[in-house]
Amino acid sequence: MFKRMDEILIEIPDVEKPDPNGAAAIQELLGGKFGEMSTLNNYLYQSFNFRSKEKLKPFYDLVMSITAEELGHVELVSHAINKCLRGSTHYKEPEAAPLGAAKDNRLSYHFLAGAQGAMPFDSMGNPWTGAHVFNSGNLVEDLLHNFFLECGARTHKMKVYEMTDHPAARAVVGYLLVRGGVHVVAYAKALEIATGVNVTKLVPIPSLSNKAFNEARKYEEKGVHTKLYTYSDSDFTSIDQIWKGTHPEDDLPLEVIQGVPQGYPIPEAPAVEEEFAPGISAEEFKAIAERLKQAGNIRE
Ligand code: MN3
Repeated sequence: MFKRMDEILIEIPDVEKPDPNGAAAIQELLGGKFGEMSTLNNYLYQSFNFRSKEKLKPFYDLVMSITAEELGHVELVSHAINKCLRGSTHYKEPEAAPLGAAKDNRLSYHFLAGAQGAMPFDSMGNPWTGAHVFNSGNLVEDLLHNFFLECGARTHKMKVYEMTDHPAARAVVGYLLVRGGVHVVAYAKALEIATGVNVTKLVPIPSLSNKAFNEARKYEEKGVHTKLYTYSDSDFTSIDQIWKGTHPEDDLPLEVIQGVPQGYPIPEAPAVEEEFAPGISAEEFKAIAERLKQAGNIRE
């Protein structure tokens, strides 16, 4: 089971610099074949269907703990999309066509199906599909797939970083490059323990280091690429049998952290009146507050 916190993995820059087509590109990192919804659901189903978990506990613990981190990545990349969409349109009377600019954006679903928010789609508007989940049940095959998935995800992040210079997009993609890089190395090490083959010699794929990206380098300088979290108060401790030794790129010692990383406030999203969201007027807000007060549920 999961526990939820009203926090997010990094502080997302609070800027209003509309980049709706940048938001469309970032959708690939959310609902694309190699996006965060794919990493999340691959590990989620591999963990549900894991066989012989008692005997293979370090591998089971690895997939369980990384699953939880991926849920946080889905959350983070969604907020990057929201920040890029912010300010794309402004309120005017309907006759003045306040959504006029939106018809020329690459992904009209952001403006038509939703109210300028992230959607479980790829960059072309194709809905994410469970067909992106691979779970053969064979431990080595699944680990090999996960290693490939994380390398593919890394390539996509690097390309999206090259597509948009939006500060929120760059902050999130830079951080995810570092954390995805951790998962690449974790699966490589798991494969080495399972097979004896030194898969870490393949890293990094593509060969460009994360340190070539300003927004990734700042996290690596803090050692974010050396830490793997259990995402649990007391479970999944045996990931330390896989996440050990040194990092293949810079030889820094690897460290398992029991629990979750430090969280940051989730950004506030203002009303978008031309999209009827949230569609609650000042008078209605007052009436809601009054009803909550009468029910005794109000917090002063
Ligand atoms: Mn991820």
